[in-house]
Amino acid sequence: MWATLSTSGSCAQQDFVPGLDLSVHFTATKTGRYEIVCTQLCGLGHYNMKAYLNVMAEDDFEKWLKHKASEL
Ligand SMILES: [Cu+2]
Repeated sequence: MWATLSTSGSCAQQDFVPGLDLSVHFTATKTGRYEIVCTQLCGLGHYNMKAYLNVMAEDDFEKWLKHKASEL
């Protein structure tokens, strides 16, 4: 099964294969919450293949990171 994930609001797109670790690198220029969807009919679970990308200012990210670290 192959899946192609794409973020709304950017031109970042990457093919993925189950079991293979891949990274996507791009520079976000606007903060916000962006939906990540699969743009290729990849199988039975295709309808449920979405996630969200949160782009934060650096100081907000540091606060978020400290908060997450305190939860461990
Ligand atoms: Cu899919």
